[in-house]
Amino acid sequence: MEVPVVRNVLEANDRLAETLAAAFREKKILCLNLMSSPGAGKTTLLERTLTDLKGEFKMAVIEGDLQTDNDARRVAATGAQAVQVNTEGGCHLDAGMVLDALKSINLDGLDILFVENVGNLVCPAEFNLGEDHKISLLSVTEGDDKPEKYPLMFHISAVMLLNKTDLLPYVDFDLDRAAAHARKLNKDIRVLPVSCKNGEGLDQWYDWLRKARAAKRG
Ligand SMILES: Nc1nc2c(ncn2[C@@H]2O[C@H](COP(=O)(O)OP(=O)(O)O)[C@@H](O)[C@H]2O)c(=O)[nH]1
Ligand SMILES: [Mg+2]
Repeated sequence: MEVPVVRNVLEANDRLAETLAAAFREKKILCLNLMSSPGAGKTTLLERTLTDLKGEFKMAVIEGDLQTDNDARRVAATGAQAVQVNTEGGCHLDAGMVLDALKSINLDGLDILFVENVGNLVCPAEFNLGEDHKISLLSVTEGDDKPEKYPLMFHISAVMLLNKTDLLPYVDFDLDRAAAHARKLNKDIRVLPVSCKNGEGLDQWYDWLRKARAAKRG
């Protein structure tokens, strides 16, 4: 009995995700779904990206968290439009929540919509949000075996950002090992080591964003 119920939930979500994807296609908005464990650095990455590319793109953010509007406030401080979704205990965002949040965002002329998912390496990977790409972050303090242990998220991500490389001298994290595990799951995954603290590697992330944006514009 339980399996069909789960499938129904995912099918209903996929229908709403298709509505979202159609809206993003029509308006040529690049939508990116950021996923990681709590604290890997999603909001910090957004703060830097929104600041550094402010002159190039019009960007907005939907922030997902169980509680508080802390992250929406942090990204709004860069000048970008930001909406907070509180899941009140829910461990992921679903397409219905994103559809609701979109009502509070002015989509006209928007280039990129970032969705920061709830911090969790499991459930966010199951729920499509009509995004163009899923992006996963793994920080070097979490261990290089995480792609192996939580395969779905890395299997379906276009990019894996390996964040907090400024801390590499203090932890046993093998960048090549993490990259090799991720590539075993997804041979096309782009692996980008970055530090959102000192900015190292972010240029490559920005180049990837520019290419993805250009591809969406057509
Ligand atoms: N050392 C270091 N700390 C970072 C880096 N990126 C983020 N942090 C810190 O990690 C903590 C969690 O970051 P946050 O962006 O809130 O993570 P989120 O939960 O994934 O949104 C904060 O204290 C950040 O300052 C980084 O590249 N290096
Ligand atoms: Mg955050």
